[in-house]
Amino acid sequence: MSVIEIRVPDIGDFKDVAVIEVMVKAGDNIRLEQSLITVESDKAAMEIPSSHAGVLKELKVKVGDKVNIGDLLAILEGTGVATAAATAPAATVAVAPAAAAAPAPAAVPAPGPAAAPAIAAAAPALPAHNPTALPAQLPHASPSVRKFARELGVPLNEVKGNGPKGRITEADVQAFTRSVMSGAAQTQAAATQNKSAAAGNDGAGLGLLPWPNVDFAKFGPIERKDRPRIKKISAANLHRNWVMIPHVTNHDDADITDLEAFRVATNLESAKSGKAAGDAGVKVTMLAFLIKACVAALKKFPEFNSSIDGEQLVLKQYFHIGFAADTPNGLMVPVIRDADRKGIFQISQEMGDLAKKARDGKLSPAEMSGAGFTISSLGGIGGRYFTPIINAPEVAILGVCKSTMEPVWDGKAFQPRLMLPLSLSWDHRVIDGASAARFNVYLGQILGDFRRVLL
Ligand code: CAO
Repeated sequence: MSVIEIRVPDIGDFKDVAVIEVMVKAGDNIRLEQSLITVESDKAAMEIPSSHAGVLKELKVKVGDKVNIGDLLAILEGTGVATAAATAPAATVAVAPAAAAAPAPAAVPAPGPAAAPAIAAAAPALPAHNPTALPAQLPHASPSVRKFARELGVPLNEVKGNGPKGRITEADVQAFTRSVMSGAAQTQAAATQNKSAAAGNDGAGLGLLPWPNVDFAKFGPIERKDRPRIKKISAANLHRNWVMIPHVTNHDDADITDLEAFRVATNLESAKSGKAAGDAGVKVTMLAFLIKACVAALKKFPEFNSSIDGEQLVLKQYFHIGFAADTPNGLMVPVIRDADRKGIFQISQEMGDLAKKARDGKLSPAEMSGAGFTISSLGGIGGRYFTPIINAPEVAILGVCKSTMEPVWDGKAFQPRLMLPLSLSWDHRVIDGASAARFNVYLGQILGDFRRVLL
């Protein structure tokens, strides 16, 4: 054992720098390069490491002292092992906002579980706090406290310092972390996110401009209403899907003249035979045929019935088709399971039952989950085309609008044909434009001549 003197190493041009923090005390076992004190000039703060390992016998400085190169800091009883690196200050942090530490990784929200939009909203992903985003003035803290805060992701500029001259200590960082974890406090990033999310606009995490905060009453009378729970849940899901999925929408038309004639005849026949309508006592609408036609197209183009799962694509061998249902409380997406194994009447029957349950608010989570593909039909209402939002984790959705009689050129003359507008939105990470165009063309062929389903 030998007695070792620890002195202030070469700290460049700094003279008479103040000791602002003492990190050790007599009796401590000091590791090689362990920070002993923090000094601060008007330009920078830096930690002075120990050039030797050993037991601290005596500390020669205290907070408030001024030190210079070569001044005696401490006396150690140690092994005498030194390091050249330890003779330099461990870290230097410029007080001016020019220095930045290693950036924290940005949080990328993971795709949510396979839940229907109306049942489970994925918890909105909070943006990762970036402790290196520099405020106009860096908070008063030593490099080791900064490092500690960085490791915990604590925004140091939000921590109240209780050290000398309001300096932030390790204990302050710990207390801040405890209060956030217990819910007693929240970071400014979380507060902004929550406020923005509550307003339905959480662009804060995307680095977007804040949502306009307008006092509408200034411009005229207004009424405020609470948004229904289902609308809020589906809004969160739709927002995530819109932001996370690179959507493209292909529009096309299908000639459903013959299919519509068949559908009308089927319903008439059933009505005449005394039943309310249809073979199963239900009215058959175009949507049931669309579900069957989509099953055929999904069999031909399996990537439309898939989901991204990390590095893999999950290709589903089942054909569960969701359909958007408009309800007084908002949009719901019930699912027809195993549509490939069901006939038009059974699908119509189930659709009617599920749509009623949706409107009555009685759909179970199971009845809204598991879809591999969704159809959103506005055909009973109107419109030409729209851009439906994909229902994650699905990769495509078919939007359908109201069919209209149109003059269609058959090579010799214009013929009146009933045309159904189709809008297919697809996830460009999985599907290419050519496949989407083929999907629509094939769907159009099937709707144009349903016998093709048999081929
Ligand atoms: N073209 C022309 N007429 C159509 C049609 C189409 N594509 N689709 C349906 N129709 C007709 C039906 O034949 C029916 O006519 P009749 O009353 O003369 O028999 C009428 O429109 C009403 O049909 P419907 O809407 O009750 O039945 P459906 O099977 O087509 O749809 C359902 C059922 C539950 C999907 C529908 O009621 C609904 O909620 N649609 C809205 C979906 C929605 O909101 N999508 C948007 C999601 S994004 O916000």
